[in-house]
Amino acid sequence: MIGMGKDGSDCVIATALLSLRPCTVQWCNHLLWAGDRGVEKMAANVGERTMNSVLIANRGEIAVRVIRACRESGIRTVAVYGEGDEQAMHTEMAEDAWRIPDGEGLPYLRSQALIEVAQHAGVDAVHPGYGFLSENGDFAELAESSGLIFIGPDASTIRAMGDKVAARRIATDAGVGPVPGSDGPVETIEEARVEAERIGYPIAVKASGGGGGRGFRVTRSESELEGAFSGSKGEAERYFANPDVYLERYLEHPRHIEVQIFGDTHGTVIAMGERDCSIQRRHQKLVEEAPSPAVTPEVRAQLLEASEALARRVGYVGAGTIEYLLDDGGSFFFLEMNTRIQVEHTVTEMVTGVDLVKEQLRVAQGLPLSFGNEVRETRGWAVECRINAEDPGRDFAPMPGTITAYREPAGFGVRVDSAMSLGATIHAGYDSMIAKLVTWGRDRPEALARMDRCLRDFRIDGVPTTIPYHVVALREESFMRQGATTTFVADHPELIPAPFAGETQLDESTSEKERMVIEINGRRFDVAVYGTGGLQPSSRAKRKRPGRTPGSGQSEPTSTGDDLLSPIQGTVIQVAVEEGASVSAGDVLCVVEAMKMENELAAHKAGVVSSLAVAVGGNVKVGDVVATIAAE
Ligand code: MV4
Repeated sequence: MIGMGKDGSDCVIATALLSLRPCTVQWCNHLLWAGDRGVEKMAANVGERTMNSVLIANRGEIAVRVIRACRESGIRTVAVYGEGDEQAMHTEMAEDAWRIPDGEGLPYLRSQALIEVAQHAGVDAVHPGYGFLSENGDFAELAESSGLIFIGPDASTIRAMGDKVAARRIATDAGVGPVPGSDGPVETIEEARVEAERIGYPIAVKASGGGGGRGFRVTRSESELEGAFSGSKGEAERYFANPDVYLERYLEHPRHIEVQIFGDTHGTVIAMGERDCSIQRRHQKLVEEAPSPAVTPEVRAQLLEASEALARRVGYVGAGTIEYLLDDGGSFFFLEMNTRIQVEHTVTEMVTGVDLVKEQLRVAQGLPLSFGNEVRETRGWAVECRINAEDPGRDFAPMPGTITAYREPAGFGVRVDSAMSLGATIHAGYDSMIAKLVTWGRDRPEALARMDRCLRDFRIDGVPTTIPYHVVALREESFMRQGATTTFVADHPELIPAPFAGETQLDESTSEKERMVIEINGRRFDVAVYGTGGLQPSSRAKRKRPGRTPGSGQSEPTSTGDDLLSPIQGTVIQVAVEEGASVSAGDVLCVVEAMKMENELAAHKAGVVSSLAVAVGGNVKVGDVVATIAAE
């Protein structure tokens, strides 16, 4: 095994000829790139770094998405997996899969362990996906200093944009106005009062280390400012290494618009068009579309120009997203920049025709962008619905469990990105997304009608899903006409379906409903049978009913005797009792934060807390003892 292109300087064909690895994918890869670059260029590929193999430091649909892009690019894939993911789709699809060694915290967050696996597996590059380590500057730096290509922008860009106060300054310097607000972090409540008066109420208080909804508070008057300020600061201290908070003018009913940008190492930056992500719940996006029904050609030209100016200013390389709030007068304000591939990149792909993950792989190797400004002439309309295992009728609480029936919609203009299948489990402690359902149409009504059809075609049993909400929300009259603003979910309580009452894999007390197909006089009937009374229902195996592992904000811990075990992995953000305290069954003992959700762990029985094994700031793993409760 000679070189394998790791130092980026060896001739690709020479590597291929000398390679003794019995791997057809690599052979194919060399041939592919040889065709792409030309032999002359390969001999002097200064600035290019050969990438024959990639470790995907992620799980779920995005790991699968990256594996697909690598395969089409002739790049060998190495998956990693943590506890419970031994049979996950991404591990089966990759050419190789390695267990992430034991350690602190979530497996997919163990930077050092992941880099060690990458080196052991001999890969050239690491793709972080989204979430987890994707916007961790230290991880990017560690990868690069370990001789690996980090597929994303450099560590300094990630860090600059991760600091939201710094990002506001950079945007301002690039001529892209942020929402009017404080120039830097606001240190004290006195300073906050002065700044808020200057900016004008209502005021949004945000955490500089935040992003998403963390540390986000709204206050409409000075009397509420202190509570919002200290609440935001508390969350900033608990969740982020950075306690800084800043103030912004709170815009009442803006749209959430974001622009996909792409930069290469040759100095080209192109803004690829906008996405409208206004429908959110718990500060997580639920529906995204491209283009935005609220963006006129004039506003679009300004948005794309502003986004390119900002990306050029920081010499941006790779895929990135610039988020804005758009008011109903067509003014837009910089919010933050995300330095990763995003969940909703799919809708941009559908209207531009560009595979953004394959483009990431190109750019990471030092190749120029494969497209030019023509991508701005987007074609048709694309909508994405996030299909999550959660109950819209219970404030969209995640409800992890096992999928007992699964069939994806298909057909013209339909795309499903998922890592789920029949019998797969949505784990508590990870994101509850089952699938991203994306439809394309020549225009918005066609894309929406196709989405409606696909939502109804999608069959998922065993867990509640967001599908019932999507079906009614997308048919809502004002949404159909003009799309939504960020307050859509709150403004339309009538669209929220009743709490899920169907059969879950988790539920012991379900009705004995079984589905059967019968035929009467040559006509086929699909029937539900309640109580089979000795009849043998269809071929479906009797379902197993393992222990309940709900994630409805209230995680029901498992227990063995006196010991209360954690059902999830996460960070302890609150401890509600002390050793020696008397508790009743159901009393909250501590709060564990995992994947942006707070989970209350409650006493499994009454008694005295004889020992407490958790402390604020500490980590717990699945099965760790949280507390021991002895009889009084
Ligand atoms: C805002 C805002 C209005 N004005 N900032 C920031 C984090 C993101 N998850 C929500 N954010 C917002 N920041 C100012 N100055 C509106 C939002 C916002 C939002 C607020 C409430 C409910 C849903 C929302 C969806 C998107 C954006």
